[in-house]
Amino acid sequence: MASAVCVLLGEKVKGVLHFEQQGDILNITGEVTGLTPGDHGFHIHEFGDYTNGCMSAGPHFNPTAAEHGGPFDEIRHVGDCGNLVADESGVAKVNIKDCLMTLSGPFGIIGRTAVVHADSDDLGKGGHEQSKLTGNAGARVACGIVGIGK
Ligand SMILES: [Cu+2]
Ligand SMILES: [Zn+2]
Repeated sequence: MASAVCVLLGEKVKGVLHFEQQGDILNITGEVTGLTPGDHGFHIHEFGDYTNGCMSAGPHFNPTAAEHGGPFDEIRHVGDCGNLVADESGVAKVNIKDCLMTLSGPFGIIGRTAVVHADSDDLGKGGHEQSKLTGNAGARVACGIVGIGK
């Protein structure tokens, strides 16, 4: 059983995520607090670089050179996880099962950065010039590098 952990830190937004590989499925669980109520884009970005804060994480992790999409779309970035949904008190319970990203190998996410955004990810369907690149999810309100878990 391989696992990873990520501590998300932003000005107001904080959280802890746990990643566990179970066969072909990567389970992502945890909790993020300090959000505005509603949807917030959530992705794995390419680099584990925090030298200039969350911006240094680069674009969405995209080893297949695909367009941006949603986690259940055939055409997507490997790092596309869709949206976290925050309740009225700004808390998002995370419970994602992804069948594309993994902890190791060519689609491995350890050493990369998990990013939570200010706005909703339109999953590539919003018709905005950013839709097919980032889902037009806006600013990076928290991020953290995915590290090897215990
Ligand atoms: Cu992102
Ligand atoms: Zn993407």
